[in-house]
Amino acid sequence: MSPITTTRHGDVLIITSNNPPVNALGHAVREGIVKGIEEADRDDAVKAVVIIAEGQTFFAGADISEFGTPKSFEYPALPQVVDIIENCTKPVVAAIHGTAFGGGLEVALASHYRVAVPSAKLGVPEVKLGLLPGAGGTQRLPRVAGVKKALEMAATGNPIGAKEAYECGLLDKLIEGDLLQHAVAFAEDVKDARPLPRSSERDEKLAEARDNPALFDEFRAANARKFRGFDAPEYNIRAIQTAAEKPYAEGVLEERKLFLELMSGTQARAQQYFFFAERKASKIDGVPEGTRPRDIRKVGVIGAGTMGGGISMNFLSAGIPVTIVEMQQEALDRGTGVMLKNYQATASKGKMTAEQVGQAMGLLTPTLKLEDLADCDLIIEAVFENMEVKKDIFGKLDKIAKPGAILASNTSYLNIDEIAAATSRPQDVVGLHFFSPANVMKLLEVVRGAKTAPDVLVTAMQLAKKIRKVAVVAGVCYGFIGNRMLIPRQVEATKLLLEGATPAQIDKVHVDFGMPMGPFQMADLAGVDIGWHRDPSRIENIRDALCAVDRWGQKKGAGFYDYDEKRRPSPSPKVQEIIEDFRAKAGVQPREISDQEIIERTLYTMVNEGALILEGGFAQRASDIDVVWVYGYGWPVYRGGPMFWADTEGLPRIVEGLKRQQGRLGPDFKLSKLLADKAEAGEKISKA
Ligand code: 3H9
Repeated sequence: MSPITTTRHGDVLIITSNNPPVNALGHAVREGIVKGIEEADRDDAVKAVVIIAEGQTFFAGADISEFGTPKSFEYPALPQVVDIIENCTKPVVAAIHGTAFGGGLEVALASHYRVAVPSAKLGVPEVKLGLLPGAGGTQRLPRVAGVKKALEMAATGNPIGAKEAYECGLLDKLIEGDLLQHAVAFAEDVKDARPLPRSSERDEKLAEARDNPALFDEFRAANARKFRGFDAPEYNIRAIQTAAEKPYAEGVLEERKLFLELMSGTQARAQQYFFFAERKASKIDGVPEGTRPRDIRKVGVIGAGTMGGGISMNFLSAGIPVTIVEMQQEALDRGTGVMLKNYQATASKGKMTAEQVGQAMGLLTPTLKLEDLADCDLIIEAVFENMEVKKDIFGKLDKIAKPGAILASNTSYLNIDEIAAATSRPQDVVGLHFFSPANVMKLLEVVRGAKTAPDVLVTAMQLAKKIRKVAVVAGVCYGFIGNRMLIPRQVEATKLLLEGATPAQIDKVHVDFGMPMGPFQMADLAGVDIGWHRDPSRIENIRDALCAVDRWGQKKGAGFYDYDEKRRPSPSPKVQEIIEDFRAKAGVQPREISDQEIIERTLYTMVNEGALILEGGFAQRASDIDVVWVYGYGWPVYRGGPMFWADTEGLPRIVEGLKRQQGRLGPDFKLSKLLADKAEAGEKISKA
């Protein structure tokens, strides 16, 4: 049965799409729309057309799962569909609710009129899939909404709300009340309007670019940092620039060419892979169908430090009350003070109102008594990393928490099963590993203990969505997924310093690769002193030596780099001296280190660790590892994540590189059998 039906309301033909979940414009939908338009053209009794969708949203875009298959090119392809709509001899009204995204907005742009409910969102997020709006969107959007608005929307991919869309001319009317009824009335009103307003023929809004051609370069310069490494933003800009410089017919040809170039590239493949990876991450293996989540109405957080405070903010912002516990009044006051300051900073950027700050902080109950957590449905422990301390807290919680409460630890490395064993209810214990700053970073590792109950996992995944995190399930192993893979990278980066590389050289390789920062820049930001034994006389490695002379990173104005008062780094002669000192003591002769060797020793080793994690069953699927690295550590999404990248690099090349470095990697290095087998078999690891 076709997902498209047509019905009549007087002389208005209503084309309705019903293609759950998001009315993606797959082949059957496109075919149905075209048939509907043909019906309107054919039938003299039809005076106007309304295109509308059922379910949660208007068309959310082309069907991404069709990309790379012949279906996406099969007649009618989306660029043909939009032309057929615009060429309809009767006025076509797009009636929008939910999201008109990508191809969905292109359908709306090709319609002669657009109306929407106030809650609708309109956008062209193709850039996030490594693409551009390739069904006339780059040519029609600037003509309808203006060049600057089109640039902003297309190159960032961020949607705008209906009100803003109305203000910039993208919508003709905002509809309060029943969308279909009002859209039909609107269609009745415009049924005799001629000539029909065709977006492709408009050009009054292109004047802003014709009068000021420099605006494109200004836009590029203003966003250079954000777009670094990505191909698609520049392609979007070029396509919109073409709209301003050339007639529509030439513009769409150029758009097509640019679209196909992007589509055949690795970045688009990586970003589309990642789109599905992110959605797959929330699916948990081995959980019985229909498992219901537990009700979480109140959360307890133990520890008001940086982590505890950040974690609490997530729930407060989502309207969930939090009781936060500290041992000393002073620490409690400091912690809640920092939370308030963070909220106020957000408000000063216009991202929150003062009232919302008040509402969020009003949901917080600070206390010094663990007993006050008795009525919490979820309690998250966020104290420092020490097994004995954590066991003690969980033992106490076991006596305080109400039956059925979920007991979570924010540990980044420690064994959840051991922590769970300190309670009489290990089935209620789970790891919730937030990433710092916890109120900002999108990743949440949900650590599944041997006895964690399925409904606890389901609750954690659902809650993550509520607080706008992307959750990934990890098994119990040292460092779980993310930090476990960080270890070989850090170890090798530090060894490379001894062997002759500089912090700046290693960091540059990582930044050029697309990471937001390299290992030493990251250490300086996080604090070189994290996990340091605090004994300045005990110097066993370069980090100990830095800590001993107060080089704890950015917070002290010195770490692996020197920092000026504006926190700009420069290479440090002192650090070079320390490195050389160690070299001399270790009897290491420095040598020239190539960038390729840095890649092999710090990135190939991460891939290998990821494969070992998969082999051990500590991640459910390779794509989950990629989600961890993109959202937890800023791995460039245009490289898909470490496992996807490994496939693009070629597994045989990775294995060969690791074998070449084996001597330097040391006796503890273990090549993953899974990785070696996949390389041998010519298979892809990102599909594992
Ligand atoms: C495009 O339009 C190209 C054209 O310009 C040119 C062509 C020539 N296709 O996100 P959710 C699935 S490119 C196929 O969890 P939400 C999704 O995988 C497209 N499937 O829901 C998931 O499946 P499952 C431009 C899609 O409520 C389910 O729907 N458009 C598509 O949190 C629910 O998704 C975009 O990039 C799709 N287009 O958010 C929009 N979209 O249940 C992409 C979703 O099996 N989509 N699915 O895991 C979104 O941004 C969000 O899905 C949306 C809903 C906001 C719509």
